[in-house]
Amino acid sequence: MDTWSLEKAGYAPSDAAADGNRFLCANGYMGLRGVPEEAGSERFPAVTLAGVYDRREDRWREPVNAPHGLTVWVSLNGEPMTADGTATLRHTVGIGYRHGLWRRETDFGPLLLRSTRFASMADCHLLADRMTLEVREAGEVQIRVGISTDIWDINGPHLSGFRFRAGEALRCEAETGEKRITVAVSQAVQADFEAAEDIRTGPDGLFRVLTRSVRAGESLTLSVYAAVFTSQDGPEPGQAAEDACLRAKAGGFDACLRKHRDAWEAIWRRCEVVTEGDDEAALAMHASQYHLNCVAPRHADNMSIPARGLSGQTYKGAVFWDSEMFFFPMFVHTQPEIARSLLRYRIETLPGALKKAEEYGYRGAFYAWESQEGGREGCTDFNVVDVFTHRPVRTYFRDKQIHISADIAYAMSRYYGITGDRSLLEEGGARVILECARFCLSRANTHMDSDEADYADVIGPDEYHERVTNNAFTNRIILSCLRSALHLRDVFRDCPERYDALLRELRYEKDLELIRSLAARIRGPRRRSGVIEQFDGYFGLEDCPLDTVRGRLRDPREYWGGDHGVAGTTQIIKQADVIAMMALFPDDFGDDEVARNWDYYEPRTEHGSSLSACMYALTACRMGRPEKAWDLFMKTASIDITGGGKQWAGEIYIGGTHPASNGGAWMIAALGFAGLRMKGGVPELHPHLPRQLKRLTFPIEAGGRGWLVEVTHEGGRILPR
Ligand code: IFM
Repeated sequence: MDTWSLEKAGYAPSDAAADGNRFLCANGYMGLRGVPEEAGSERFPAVTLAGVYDRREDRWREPVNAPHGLTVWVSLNGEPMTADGTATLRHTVGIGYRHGLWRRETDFGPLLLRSTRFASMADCHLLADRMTLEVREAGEVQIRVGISTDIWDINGPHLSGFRFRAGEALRCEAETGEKRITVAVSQAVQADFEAAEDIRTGPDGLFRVLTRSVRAGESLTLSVYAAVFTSQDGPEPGQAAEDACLRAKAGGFDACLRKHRDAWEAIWRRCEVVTEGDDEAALAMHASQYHLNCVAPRHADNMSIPARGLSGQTYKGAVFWDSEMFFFPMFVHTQPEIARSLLRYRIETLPGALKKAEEYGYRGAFYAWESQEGGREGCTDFNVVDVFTHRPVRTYFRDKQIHISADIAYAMSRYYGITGDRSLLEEGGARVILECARFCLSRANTHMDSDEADYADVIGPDEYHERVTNNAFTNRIILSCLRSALHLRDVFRDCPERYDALLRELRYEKDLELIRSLAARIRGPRRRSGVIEQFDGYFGLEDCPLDTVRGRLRDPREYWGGDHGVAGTTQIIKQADVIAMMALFPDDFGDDEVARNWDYYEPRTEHGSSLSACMYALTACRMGRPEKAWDLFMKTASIDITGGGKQWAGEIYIGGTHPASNGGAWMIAALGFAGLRMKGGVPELHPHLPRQLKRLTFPIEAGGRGWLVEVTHEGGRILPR
């Protein structure tokens, strides 16, 4: 079995959304959905740009999709050759995970079409496609190759004022509505055949039409180069795009491909998890690592990753806590500069978080639940649309999911703990921790008749229960945030003047005392027979099986949470919550306690979020139940192969790739199966290898040193690299 590629035969219109995700090519700057070259907007083609957002009228802000520079339509004797057309005898599409190579082969009888394309890892602005036509029946071939503006938009169109120019390269420029950001796409082609050429401009874009008579047995090859720039990249995006694409053309497809492959090889050398013993697992692991690596911001040092990567506009292209909790671990252990970029994004968006806290009447930093550029809150008050009434439902994610600030502080101090590199804290990370702790301080409730402080009216990771009090996860991660703030003095003990200056600048001296006192008083978890209550009153909710609650749905797309959701009055939860806390703070809990809570909560968990299974798998490893972890690992790792995960929240499409699961797969393999823990920049292992695997190896690096971790059923070894 080839564990490095995924292939699928056939193409039905209903596959289009899932295939676009499954066969995605991306390079951190942009994501090219895996639909065929000829797909029109009804098949969801998109080149989604990282960090470029727009709002149209009163609709949700979302990332902008660029015009599609790798669009190619072929016809033979007037018959259009489209993968989902009637002339198709056979169609396969695939993605090679090792080098992010998308390929297709479509047999139309008189013509066989093959192509390979990629989003260059060596030049983040470049897309390239090489298409070969094997002609079996003589006649006239027409190839329309150009820049299509007929692209998928959820809340668009976002671009207007199109300007087209045709020379050796085609050029298309347009502006976004809200901020007038110019998006420029250029395209050049290289054909190994002579053809009559015509330029056509229409409402759907700018095209070069190549027409030629063909003989049976002839083979035609066309290389297409497209480059994308925006005015966020520099002053002349149109020229920059044209230059980049002509440069690529001059170098040739093979040279571009070679550089692209080399860049991917360099990535795999730093992070490849090798699993031996189960080919399905190896394939799933490769898929996961491919999907997470291909959306990492390698072209910038201050960007994060949206919850659905670069697979489209779902979840508004926003950055969630997924970044710190699920993407960060793989990167911090293997490619720390990317982990750094995720956190620098939070440092640079601190002003937005300070502003949000102020708007809500708090001090400190309250980060956006769905963060867009500059830390702008993308989450709306009505984040779900009811399937019955078609009315927006008031949700409280942005107002009440306060754990986001503490999650960020957690990752910020983990970065230092794992890498031993203090520079990030010096360059604003310490300030973030202090401002997050200040927010936690101002958001706490204290009572005249009790020493305990608590957090009321919050939402924990389990979003089905809104506006609860003392969510165990929230209280614990806040405690960690407070402790991180207090610990900073030790971190800067060799240069106390630096730390003191920061406290003075933030007028923090008094807060520090209050934080110390709050950390001692914050309400800890409440237990019943060793099971931690997820929030005050949770045990009083209806305790019924998951299937009973599922059986109450009247529509499969119905939202389970909110005021009228089927889960809200029951103990059924959306995703790991208490168990997520146990996974993040393993030293707080004994093995028996973890097991008791796992056995209680797992059957009550819908796993309605792709973030859930990973946390259960990690804790299952720790409990010495790797066989339980195995199924959850496979579910997590294969999500972007199976196209699993929820597609709808009410009437809102939430499909796409799942970088949190991709990161979760690495976490289960490295932190769960190998039991990797970094102590003061030094790795140690506590292996729990499931019987399905014979051997597991992966590289890690910290503080400028590199190791290879190897785990077998005989034990684990850490070898210097
Ligand atoms: O961040 C998650 C959240 O925990 C559950 N809903 C989806 C979000 C994005 O993945």
